[in-house]
Amino acid sequence: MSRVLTLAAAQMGPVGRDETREQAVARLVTMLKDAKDRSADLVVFPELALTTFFPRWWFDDEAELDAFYETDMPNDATRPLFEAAAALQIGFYLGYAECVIDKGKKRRFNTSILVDRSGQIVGKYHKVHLPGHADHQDWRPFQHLEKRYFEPGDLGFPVFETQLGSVTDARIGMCICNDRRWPETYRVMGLEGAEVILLGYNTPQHYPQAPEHDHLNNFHNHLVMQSGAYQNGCFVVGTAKCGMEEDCMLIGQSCIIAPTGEIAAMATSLSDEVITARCDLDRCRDIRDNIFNFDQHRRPECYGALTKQR
Ligand code: ING
Repeated sequence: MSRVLTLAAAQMGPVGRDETREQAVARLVTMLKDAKDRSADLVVFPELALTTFFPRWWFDDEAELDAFYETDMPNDATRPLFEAAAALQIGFYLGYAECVIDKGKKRRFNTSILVDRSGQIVGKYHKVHLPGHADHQDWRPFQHLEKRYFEPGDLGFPVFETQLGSVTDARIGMCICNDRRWPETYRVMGLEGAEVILLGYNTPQHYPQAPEHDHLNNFHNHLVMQSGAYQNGCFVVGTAKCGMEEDCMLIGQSCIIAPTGEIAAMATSLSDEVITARCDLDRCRDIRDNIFNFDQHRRPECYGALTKQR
């Protein structure tokens, strides 16, 4: 029985600070339908897909900050997306800012969910690697305050087995943006047998701490995802929110990467754009049974250096 899925990345252009949830969701529904027209079984939306990338600003007022978070999912604004997905029998990954009350305390996470083809949430992930800083830094042209606005993820890097398309046992992992730069992210999910890793990103073209690397940001973006895919024998779907968003240029080049590390599809705009690729999940074995056969070739007992704190 073939285990072929059509995967889609639904890249978003800028989301303005004054754009409503309803307006953002309408764009997502339009792309979901476009993906379905191309026989997609799963659509990957970006990180923080419902709002502008608000960590670029300092907020003192808690109510103003709270307005960027979802306290329930689905909710009135996002339900049309869940309903469209269930009607079209298509799964999706959605990134958003989550604020939950835990033992009477507000907890804030940079979150992604995996929704199956019946519109049910079957997996949740909280971003582990939060880049940037927690204090206001005057020298920066824009802030990057994820360390102020989110807690580090508390769910690890789970892999979910779910039905997508005609594949009843697809093993799907998730991460978010900066997570994709860290080899541990892919390896933990690779060790859990992930066949597809889904991720969204909001990546500024300009990296204030090292502007001399700005011209390399698109290269680094693909380098880390291609390496992660190849070294763990899995597909990777990376979906950007991109373009000039509130005076900050975000990189695009959303892509779908094969277990060989090859780019199977790539976006070529800085706007809302759907790309798709037919992905035979059994091709993961081409890598996992050979060059990166963990049982045969990997020697964790010899990696003493890894256990030392540097
Ligand atoms: N953004 C960026 C990312 O990791 C960044 C932060 C930008 C790191 C440029 C390095 C270079 O893609 C988020 N949201 O993690």
